[in-house]
Amino acid sequence: MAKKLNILIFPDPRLRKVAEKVTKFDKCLEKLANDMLDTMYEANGIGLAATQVDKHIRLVVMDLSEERNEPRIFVNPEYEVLDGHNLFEFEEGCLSIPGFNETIARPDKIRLIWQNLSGETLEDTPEGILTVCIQHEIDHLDGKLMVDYVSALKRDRIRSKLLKDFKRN
Ligand code: GNR
Ligand code: NI
Repeated sequence: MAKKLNILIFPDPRLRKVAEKVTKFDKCLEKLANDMLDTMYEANGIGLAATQVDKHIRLVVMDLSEERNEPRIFVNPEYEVLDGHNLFEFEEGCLSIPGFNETIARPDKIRLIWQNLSGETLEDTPEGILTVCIQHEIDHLDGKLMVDYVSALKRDRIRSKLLKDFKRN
């Protein structure tokens, strides 16, 4: 049975940790990926990085389908920007920053390399939302958040608001 995990909320300092590369492709990794998928579906997210559930390894899960029946797992995902001048603007949300959306411009042409749960290496030049989402998730693995793309003033406002909400609960 999959277990629902607790999602860390900004400005929790654990969201700033840099995740370690996965080297052991075992049952334990598979279990965490399944628990993360459950957690993501329950929270109505389209992606989730291990960092967000306080596991500091390079593991990302995703489901971009309408029907919520196309789970994807990316182990040790990395990307290379193919055209740094071609940016794509998209309004992003983050399960770790509830209630805030921000339009962010990111490279639109990337080559993505990752491993599956068996440790096999895969490669793709993604299209559309996958391009945006995987960059958002790899940012999490590097301790980076959406709020790092906005002004310090706005970031401080978001921080205060979420801290206040947190104290009320
Ligand atoms: O659920 C999510 N939606 C989303 C929308 C636009 C761009 C990125 C995302 S990822 C986010 C889930 C999340 O916080 N993943 O880290
Ligand atoms: Ni996020």
